[in-house]
Amino acid sequence: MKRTLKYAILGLVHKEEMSGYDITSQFKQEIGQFWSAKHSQIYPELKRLTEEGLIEYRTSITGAKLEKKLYCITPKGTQELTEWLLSPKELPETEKDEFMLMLYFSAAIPKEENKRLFEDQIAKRKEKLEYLYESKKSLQQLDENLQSPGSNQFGHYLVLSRAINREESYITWLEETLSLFE
Ligand code: FER
Repeated sequence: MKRTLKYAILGLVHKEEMSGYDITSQFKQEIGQFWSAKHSQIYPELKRLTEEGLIEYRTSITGAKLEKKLYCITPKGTQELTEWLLSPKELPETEKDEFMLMLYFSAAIPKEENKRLFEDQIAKRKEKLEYLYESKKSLQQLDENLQSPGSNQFGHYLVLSRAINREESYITWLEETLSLFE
């Protein structure tokens, strides 16, 4: 099995030193928007990466008895991360979209019901698109030079811009197809 979680973690600790908690937070926030990970897998993967010599940690004492492990990447880890970054990627499996499954059988329901279901999808996708536009705006406030490869938010921007492009084109298709039912 391909260990994508391995590379997600290596990518994170390559940027800066992080605790297991920081890494989990990243999966709940930014990365989690487009790459889901089972949170229960993160700590076992940190242990495994440490044993493999790809990351290492120092113990930092934050309170009276509060210790936390701060992980950083090793040269060997950087090498594996780079090799993975440079390797061509397979196409993902086609996403399971329940609306597509419904459409496939949609001749079984009246035209009016089809229209209603299209309108519902359009409303939901538009709401999602609004959220993506807002995310892009907040990102632009962090860095006005966002659309340049020199920006340290450039990668984040690229993933977000692909999501915006995908939703815009999905909505265009929904609206065009809805008109076929008129
Ligand atoms: C983000 C907000 C949303 C983001 C990605 C998304 C990478 C959505 C991605 C998707 O739906 O593919 O900040 O950052």
